Amino acid sequence: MTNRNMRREILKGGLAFAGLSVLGIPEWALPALAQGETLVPFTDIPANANFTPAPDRRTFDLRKIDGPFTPKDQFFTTQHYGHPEVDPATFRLKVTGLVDRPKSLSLDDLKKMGNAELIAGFECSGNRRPLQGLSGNGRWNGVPLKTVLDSAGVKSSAREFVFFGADHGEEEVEFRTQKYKLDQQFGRSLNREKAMSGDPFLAWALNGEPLTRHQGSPLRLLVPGWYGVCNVKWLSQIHLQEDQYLGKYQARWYRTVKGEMIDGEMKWNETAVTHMQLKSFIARVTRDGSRYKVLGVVLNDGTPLRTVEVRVDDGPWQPATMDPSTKSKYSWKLFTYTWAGATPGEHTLVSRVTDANGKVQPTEQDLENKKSFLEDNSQHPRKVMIS
Ligand SMILES: Nc1nc2c(c(=O)[nH]1)N[C@H]1C(S)=C(S)[C@@H](COP(=O)(O)O)O[C@H]1N2
Ligand SMILES: [Mo]
Repeated sequence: MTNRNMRREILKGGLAFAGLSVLGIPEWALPALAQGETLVPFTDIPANANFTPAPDRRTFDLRKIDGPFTPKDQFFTTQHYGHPEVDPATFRLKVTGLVDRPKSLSLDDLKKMGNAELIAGFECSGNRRPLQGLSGNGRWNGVPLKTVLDSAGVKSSAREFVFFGADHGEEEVEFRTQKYKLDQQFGRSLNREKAMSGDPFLAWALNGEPLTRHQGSPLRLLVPGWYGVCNVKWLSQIHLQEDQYLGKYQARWYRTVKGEMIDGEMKWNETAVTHMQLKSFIARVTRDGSRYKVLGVVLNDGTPLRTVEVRVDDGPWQPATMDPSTKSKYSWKLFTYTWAGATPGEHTLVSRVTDANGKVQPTEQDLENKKSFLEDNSQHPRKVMIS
């Protein structure tokens, strides 16, 4: 991509940058960058990269990262049935099924249960190269799910906790040779252990402001450390049951088909999309005089990290530095790496993260037996041109 195209891509994202050149600041110097620092264009992002592929979809342009939290008007957004409009004034969260006291809770009822804060980042399980922009990090306000469940009294027979959004659509449900057309709500489930663990969270605010319609206003579930699909937006009902929930977006649409060698035999495993796989990627490269700086992102399920490293071309892996402002458990983690001695020409930069258990982010090669595209946490080599 030429510098000019890059400039255009960046400008498309916000009018706020438009007037900068008038002030004598190059317009491609993002507010997030230090004075004198400029973006080095990636040559692996197509010049026509589209960050808003549909009116109801938005991809975050990672080159705009300007702090630990993703601004709410830039937070990525995606969903299956469009955006229902739920009036916060008449909204009720129903808690039904295997509880001692079924509930119908207004937003005020929920707010009376507390106002906790959760810092959590997540990515869509379909997030992948070249843009990696179905990812973001937020400071959320709300109440732990467990507080609400405790107030309803969870019966000992409740094993499966189903979370329904207010959004729905007609789905073709297949059973053997039969096909039914049924209106279904978006639904996801958690088992009892996870639901009652104290981690899942019911959020009504992002970065200090009420959720927008895109983000699931007025209330959404967050399962910190898990992929985006688990974070049910426009949450309208929590239903506790004994039997496993096998709705489309739980059991069929969001699963990973992967071959694994077990005891010398290939097993083709199909698993549900749950916790985030250990991943890092480079978000941008900038130049300040003759110094080059790499900024990147780590996402995982909250397991402590050991190292993040960056490699330039065929050189050795070099340690990167973690940003201390993103060290809380479920935050995405930002890292920087100072690239010394960059020479003119095209270069390949790649990052990899290792967690405290010694698990290393896989290469694309390592994932060759993963058939479905979800949960792509492979190392992502990126190309830049140094002039
Ligand atoms: N009710 C509802 N919640 C949903 C979805 C949906 O289609 N309906 N999509 C899920 C998916 S696949 C993702 S990646 C995240 C996206 O959340 P965001 O739009 O706030 O980024 O919402 C999840 N929650
Ligand atoms: Mo997703």
